[in-house]
Amino acid sequence: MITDRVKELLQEIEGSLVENKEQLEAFRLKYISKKGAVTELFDGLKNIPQEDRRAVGQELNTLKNLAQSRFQEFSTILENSADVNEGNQIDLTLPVAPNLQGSIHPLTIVRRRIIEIFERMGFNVSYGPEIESDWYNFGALNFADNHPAREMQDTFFISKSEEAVKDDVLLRTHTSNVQIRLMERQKPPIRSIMPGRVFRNEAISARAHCVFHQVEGLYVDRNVSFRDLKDTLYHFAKEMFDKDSRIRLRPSYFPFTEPSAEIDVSCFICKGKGCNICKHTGWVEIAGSGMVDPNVLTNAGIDSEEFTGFAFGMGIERITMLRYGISDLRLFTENDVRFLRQFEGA
Ligand code: 2NM
Repeated sequence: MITDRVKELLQEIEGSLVENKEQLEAFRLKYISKKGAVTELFDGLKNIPQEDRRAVGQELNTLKNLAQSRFQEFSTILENSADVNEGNQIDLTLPVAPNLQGSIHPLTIVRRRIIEIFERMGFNVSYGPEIESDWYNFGALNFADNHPAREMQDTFFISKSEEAVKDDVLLRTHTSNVQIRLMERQKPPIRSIMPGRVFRNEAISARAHCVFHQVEGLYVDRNVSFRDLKDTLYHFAKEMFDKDSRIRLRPSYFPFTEPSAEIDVSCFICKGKGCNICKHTGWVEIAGSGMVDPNVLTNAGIDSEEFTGFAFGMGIERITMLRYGISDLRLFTENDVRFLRQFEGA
């Protein structure tokens, strides 16, 4: 008996429609007020035999929850269309309802800033494919056939064969593929930066992710020197971090550059006094760089007797974490509004 009535009410509530305030109030009175159908059924619970009471009580709770959530839904819908419902007229003199706007993601803010700084120095912006062949991601960049980056543990392969290394398909591990493609189709002078997503087969942690963002840069012309590299990145550091920033270059190694250098910037948090960010060294690493290896120029069809070039690469996540003091990489992809809202107006 009572369960039939519950079923009936469930269907009725499911199918009910509320189009104005009066109907909303009628809905409330009929189902959820003190004298409503649901309350009435709950009152009848005492007449149910003890052994059935628990099961029936659960059904009633389901019914009550449905009635209440439908009521909430209708109220919200009506509230949002309140202006229209007043005599079916729109009051065009009303102030605009506050618009809950999203904010720009910190990685986007920093990418745009990096692009702006380099554009002012005469660099343009180039893009290229995220799915790439082994040749453009590794081969042309002077990686040896047995280089460890080519292992499955480090790189996401889409297809990998035993011999034909050149045609293997993979997710690019850096944006250098764009630089090769650019050199192939444009003769120097080339002054370009390449922002984009890159992929590495890493376990996700506070400091690593399998998808992250890079900006690489390339300058190829006659007489491009190591000094040009240093000046360019010095200017970048001052614009990006602090006008009093200094940089230092540490010798390093990359397959695609010779010589190669890691770029550090003087710690803009503690001004070199020593803090957690710089691990009490006064310096933080911001980029890798070097003079483009002549083999790489040749691979891309540029005469390495006539032209020289410098290149650099930096992680956008890393720069963003330094700039805003963010300690966990995972915050960038969790989309927690409490995190994102902190960058409103930045
Ligand atoms: C880096 C560090 C140093 C680089 C070199 C080239 C190319 F294509 F010109 F050879 N592209 N990117 C480069 C050099 C990237 O990232 C840490």
